[in-house]
Amino acid sequence: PGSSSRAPRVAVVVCLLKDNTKVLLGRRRSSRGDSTFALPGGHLEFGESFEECAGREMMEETGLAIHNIELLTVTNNVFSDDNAHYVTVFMRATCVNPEEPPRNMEPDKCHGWDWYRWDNLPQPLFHPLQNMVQDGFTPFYTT
Ligand code: 8DG
Ligand code: MG
Ligand code: MG
Repeated sequence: PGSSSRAPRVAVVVCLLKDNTKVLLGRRRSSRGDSTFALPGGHLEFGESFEECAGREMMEETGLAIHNIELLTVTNNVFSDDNAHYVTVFMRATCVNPEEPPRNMEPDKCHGWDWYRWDNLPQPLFHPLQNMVQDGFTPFYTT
């Protein structure tokens, strides 16, 4: 269908912080942003809070339990290549158990998860994330 018959969708993605310097990223297996590095996250379900969605997607995709879930910012993302439009809600959180490694729970959608320093991010980043980095955004706690 044409763009005029479709509505924007809401996505919730999570900057999962480690040592207040690193975030969890996975290389996507998807028609949208294939092979790019992206945050864990997915579609907001009917009736969910942003925090609930963040916790659910994190568990579904990485097996990790998270807490300290907070709103960071929202961006508007039009994917002209595949006629998709997302309002993307960026959350941050920390691991309930910092020693627990991430698991690749959806290997059909992701090549695997790993921790990356924000000052040494892998390339290429998924466009919505790349745009934030270019804008100078950082997800970490400041004192
Ligand atoms: P679901 O069925 O689990 O709800 O969806 P998913 O398979 O996990 O969807 P997704 O593609 O991982 O996330 C939904 C959309 O969110 C994605 O197609 C575009 C948007 N999105 C961004 N930035 C990011 C990001 O950094 N990571 C992820 N995973 N999605 C992002 O705008
Ligand atoms: Mg998902
Ligand atoms: Mg996902």
